[in-house]
Amino acid sequence: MNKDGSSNEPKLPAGGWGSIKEVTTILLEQRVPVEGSALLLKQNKPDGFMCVSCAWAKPAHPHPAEFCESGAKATAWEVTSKVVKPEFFAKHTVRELESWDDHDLEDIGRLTVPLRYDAASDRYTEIGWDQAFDEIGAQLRGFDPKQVVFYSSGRASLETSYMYQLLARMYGNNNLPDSSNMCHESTSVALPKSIGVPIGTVTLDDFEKTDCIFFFGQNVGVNSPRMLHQLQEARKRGVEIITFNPLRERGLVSFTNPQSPLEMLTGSETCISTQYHQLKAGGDTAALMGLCKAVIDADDAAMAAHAGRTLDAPFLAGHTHGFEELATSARALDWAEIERESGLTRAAIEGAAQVYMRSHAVIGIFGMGLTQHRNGVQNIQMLVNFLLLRGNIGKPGAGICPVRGHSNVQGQRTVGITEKPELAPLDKLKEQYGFEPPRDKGMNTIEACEGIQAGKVQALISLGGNLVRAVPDHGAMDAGWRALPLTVQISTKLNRSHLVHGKAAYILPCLGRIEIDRQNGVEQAVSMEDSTGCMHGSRGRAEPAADTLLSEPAIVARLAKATLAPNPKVDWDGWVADYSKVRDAIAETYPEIFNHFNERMWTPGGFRKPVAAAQRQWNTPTKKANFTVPDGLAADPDLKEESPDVLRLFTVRSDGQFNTTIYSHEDRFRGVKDRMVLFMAREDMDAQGLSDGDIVQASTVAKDGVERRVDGLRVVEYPVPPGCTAGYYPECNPLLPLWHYAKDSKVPAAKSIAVRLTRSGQAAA
Ligand SMILES: Nc1nc2c(c(=O)[nH]1)N[C@H]1C(S)=C(S)[C@@H](COP(=O)(O)OP(=O)(O)OC[C@H]3O[C@@H](n4cnc5c(=O)[nH]c(N)nc54)[C@H](O)[C@@H]3O)O[C@H]1N2
Ligand SMILES: Nc1nc2c(c(=O)[nH]1)N[C@H]1C(S)=C(S)[C@@H](COP(=O)(O)OP(=O)(O)OC[C@H]3O[C@@H](n4cnc5c(=O)[nH]c(N)nc54)[C@H](O)[C@@H]3O)O[C@H]1N2
Ligand SMILES: [Mo]
Repeated sequence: MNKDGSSNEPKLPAGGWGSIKEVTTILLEQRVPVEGSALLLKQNKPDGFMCVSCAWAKPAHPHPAEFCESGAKATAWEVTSKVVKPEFFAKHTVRELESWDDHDLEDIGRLTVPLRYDAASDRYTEIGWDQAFDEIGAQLRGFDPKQVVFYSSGRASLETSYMYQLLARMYGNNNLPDSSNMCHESTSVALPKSIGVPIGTVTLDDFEKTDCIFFFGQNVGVNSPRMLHQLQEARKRGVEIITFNPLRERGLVSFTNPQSPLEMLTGSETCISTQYHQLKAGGDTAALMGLCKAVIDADDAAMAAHAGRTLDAPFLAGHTHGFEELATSARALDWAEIERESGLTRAAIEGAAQVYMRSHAVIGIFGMGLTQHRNGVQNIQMLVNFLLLRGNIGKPGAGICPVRGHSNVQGQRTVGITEKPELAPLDKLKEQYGFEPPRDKGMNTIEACEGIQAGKVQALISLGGNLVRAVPDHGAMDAGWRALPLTVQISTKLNRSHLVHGKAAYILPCLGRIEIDRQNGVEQAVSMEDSTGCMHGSRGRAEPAADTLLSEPAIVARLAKATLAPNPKVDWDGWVADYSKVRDAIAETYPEIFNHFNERMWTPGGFRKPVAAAQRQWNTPTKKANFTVPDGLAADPDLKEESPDVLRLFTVRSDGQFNTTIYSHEDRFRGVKDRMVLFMAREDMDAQGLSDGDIVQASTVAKDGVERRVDGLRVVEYPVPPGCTAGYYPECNPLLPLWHYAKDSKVPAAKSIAVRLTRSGQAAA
């Protein structure tokens, strides 16, 4: 609230005319030709390409235009007619480019030719493909295989990812960190322990059958807007949607479907959340324990009164383990502690529990608000606990729904991108390809960063992504990146990871998924897995940005051929000539999931991989769904915030970005025009003597002796729970210590960083 009682929060619904304007603007800015905009009609269609933005499910019967504002931006960004020629790099030294911001770096357009860093001139210069692979291969052959890291960002197809993991393993390591190590790894650790599968249990069908949705820490209007269609339809059926989020996110408040002419003309909007609980960042375990307590207490009361049970007793008895321990712990909890840690009142939590108790089929949805905490794994196990109380897993209309990030991040895991050897079918790979796969644990993203900082890692190969900018301790890590003997970036656009590079550095430009991928004149298709475990084929539809680009499978194959001793059982060239042969190989490695892959990949709506928990088969050691008792309710058990001026910073995304890709500096939904801001509560501003527009420096409160600061942040008064402040990722990443990660999953705790503010300038005009 402002002093006059108004709020800085904009009131516009997600979607609506603003959405159309944004799409038109980016199509124009990226100089996408008219045929390019028609491409959008092929997006997420069974015969088209799968969007390169988020991983949300693609329906069997898509809307005429099955894309959203975010997806349209991602498409425009990839099929832009802006291209970078080698002359660009002749004009600009790397040192100079380092002063450019993230938006401007990518905005120069698509990379077109392979580049090698030349230290003498501090420039990238063009190099032929053959020479690039020869040189990289020669260097890789000289390194200790255990000290080479094969990172991937979750966009690459199933085909590319499968080839990439094989390359790493044949080379000699399981060093296959990927973006999910910073994202949903907490989910991949929590769910197997609780319900015996690493992925969500719901499908789009469940959205049609549910009568209640609990929504934790996911910003649907920005990060997976196509899900708004399911939410809007559910709301129209009277489904209750109960949201827990420290910010009142527009998409979770209301939505106008830009693809419904009637709604657009009448300006009607659907109210999305029926209850909105602005809990403290990191307050979810506490809120969920409160919810569980309310349900268990109600059941105790019902039993005492010989009334109908609140809990699903037959389900608890037949399908679960550990309920009594959880119940004992919940009964013993003090509401005052729950209120303090969650920032919510008992009445609010009990109000939400009331709806849960009268609902028959409940879906629990979550995103980074749960995973990116010290207690990220526990947060998810708490959501499972809550769902299990009334049998809300493995029945129609109910289940758990992690909303994955990158468009194929879940699929990469399915085809072997993992640093955990026990999760890869190593015996099968051995039999199929006749080599001895390494059995030792590989490095995940945090461990790779630690190895880079310690000067142990010798080479970093990146299949997409922008690690330098995405990881914690941005800045403090720089010396480590620069000391790496070799960095190889397979990329579409220029980013900071190309500028903060190793001693020898190569950029290998690749085709994007929207582009037509021709091998020997024949158009190829690829495939991916969505958030609900469904596999989809994808055909590029746009002419490539340049005829000098190679496809990702071709680049991986050529890296492999240049590095590995020939193996008659791996026909890299044959695979590149015909991607259906890669799919045959995948089907051979994973017959249960991918049998008849080539025939099934065009199934409308995708074909689903088996998800045992959805059938109430529990592949856990107890053969039951497991309740977990939380260690405690505190957001960060190791970091006691001793003084009231310490704020809990959580980093978020805007509608103008895709991760480190900044399309525009404006955040239309939160009403700010630049990204160097901190959203603060009036109470905290008053307590610290700050006014809207003041410029502050944030520094991390940590006892490791390292100074972490971000200067030049503008204070924006905003409805945030007191004690918490929100800032943007990646701008705030210098504040996030590398060691501040989720226990068990090592996902950086980007949603709870203890910071202190000091004033660094005059109030802005
Ligand atoms: N347009 C667009 N789409 C994207 C992306 C993008 O950058 N742009 N990124 C993609 C990727 S890789 C990912 S992982 C997903 C990320 O999608 P989300 O999971 O939505 O990620 P964030 O934007 O980081 O933040 C999530 C929400 O959590 C809330 N939150 C923060 N802390 C807490 C907390 O402690 N508790 C609760 N309950 N809520 C909290 C924030 O207010 C925010 O609304 O989106 C994917 N899709
Ligand atoms: N503080 C904070 N830090 C975070 C997060 C947070 O919420 N807060 N979120 C974390 C999360 S969830 C994630 S997933 C990571 C994201 O980490 P990454 O996945 O590593 O980063 P991106 O920004 O998605 O990568 C963008 C780059 O990918 C390249 N690219 C784009 N398309 C393609 C393609 O088709 N092929 C290839 N080869 N390259 C392509 C382009 O060169 C572009 O510059 O960041 C994490 N970091
Ligand atoms: Mo992510």
